[in-house]
Amino acid sequence: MDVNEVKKEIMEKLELGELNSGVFYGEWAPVEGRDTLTSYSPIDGSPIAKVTMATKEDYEKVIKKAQESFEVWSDIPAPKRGWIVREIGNELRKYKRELGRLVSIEGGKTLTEGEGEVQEMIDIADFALGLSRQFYGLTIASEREHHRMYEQWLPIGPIGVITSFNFPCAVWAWNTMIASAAGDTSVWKPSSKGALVAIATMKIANRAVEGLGYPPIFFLVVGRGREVGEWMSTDTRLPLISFTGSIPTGKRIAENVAKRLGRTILELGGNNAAIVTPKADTTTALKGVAFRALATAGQRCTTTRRLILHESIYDDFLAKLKNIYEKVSIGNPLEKEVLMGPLIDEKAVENYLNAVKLAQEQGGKLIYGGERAKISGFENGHYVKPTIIEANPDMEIVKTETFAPILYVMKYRTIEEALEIHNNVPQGLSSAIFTTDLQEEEYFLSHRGSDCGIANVNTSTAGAEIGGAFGGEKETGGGRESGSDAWKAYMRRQTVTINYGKDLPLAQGVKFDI
Ligand code: UN1
Repeated sequence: MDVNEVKKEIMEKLELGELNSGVFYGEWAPVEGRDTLTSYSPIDGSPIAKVTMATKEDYEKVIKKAQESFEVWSDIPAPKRGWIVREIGNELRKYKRELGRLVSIEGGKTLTEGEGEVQEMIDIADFALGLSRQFYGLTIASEREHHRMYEQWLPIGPIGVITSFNFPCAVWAWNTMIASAAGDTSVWKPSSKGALVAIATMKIANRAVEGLGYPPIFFLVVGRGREVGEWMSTDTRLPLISFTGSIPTGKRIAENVAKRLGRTILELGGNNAAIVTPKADTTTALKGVAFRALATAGQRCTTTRRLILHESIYDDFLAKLKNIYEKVSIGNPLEKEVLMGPLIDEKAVENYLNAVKLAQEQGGKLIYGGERAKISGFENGHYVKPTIIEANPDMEIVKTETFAPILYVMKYRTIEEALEIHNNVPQGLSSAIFTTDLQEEEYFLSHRGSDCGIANVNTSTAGAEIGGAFGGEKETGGGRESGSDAWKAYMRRQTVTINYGKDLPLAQGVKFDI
């Protein structure tokens, strides 16, 4: 299958043309008079279609409409909103194949990963439906006579969601399916490298909502990252900005939002490690490490970037891993047998090559890969070889997230040392240990263990389920999205005190008699 073939099959079904409006403010903004960007497929470098970018006037219209729509939407009882979100999930079910394929041709993911991404949206819509009956507040015993205290959770308004190219629609859904059930409307700034997926997703989602007779609740602003990011993060009309992306951009966004005392959910870089101990089941560990270091060509926030091996198994495990790397099929991700597709663009290839060079300059030893992969017939695609580098934990490059399939391998002697190495990076998203030893596992899960938001035992750093809270500590930004009680971030908590007595007793025994 080539890109053109897939494109022919899906574009019409997804209501996409050669030129598409990238702005939705209740209707699609006209394409005239606006700058455009071209979406290219990383598979073969071919242009897929063009998308218009928002002007400041467009943006103003988007915000106005998102506010108006919030007035209507937030009045609908939460379980009913949940039921509408379920319909969005159902509509996505109908387009799983087409949207999944678009994710593959625009983002370079394998077919199963592309469809998996749509499934992640469907799952979160189902989750939001259940949640819509469970926005529970606590009842609190009052110290005053004839007083009742409780807390309630209320919608907060239109929220801003800024997403990255690597999960061009699932991360949007993590935020917006929950936020919608919670009563918020949302404004989405997708990555310019995922603009077509964003437009197609918006069409599907809003169609489901409008089909039930409700106003659109999802809005879209495609544009230059820096510009739109600035508009949104400084805009007090967006009480919450959920941002997924790089640490430097996240810091800028956080600063802007903090200046106006708004809220953020930040999901920034990860530098995830897997520890493999002598007690590990080697087959599970090999699969876990290899798949999660290579899936999405190393372009997941959760990709395994560091491998910490016990000295007694080091040579053997590394040899086996190298063997897998040598056999991994790289190429057109639309072909079933391919496990690793391209990087997103040429800049990503340059970053990869640069990281390989720096790693060697800083004392690392190249074990495998480290160069472009030449795929015949796909010379304009952005393919690289999966890479293994023997490193030491103090190398600067090991502490940096490079969005590419580079795995730094390190040696440890004691479990304490393994965790020291593990935690010796500024990021704190995901982590894994492969062991069957209870003590090692419990040490990894103790307060001295993994300092990440996600800690996995005998399964890899990537591939989280939507039911858990997703996010991490340190420079990963501290935000939590998707499952568990992450919904609280999309609502405001109100502590309510009701006096149903005939007096006005004061708390803390304070007297004020008039
Ligand atoms: C991301 O890379 O930003 O856990 C999200 C995973 C996916 C989500 C990754 N479910 O790998």
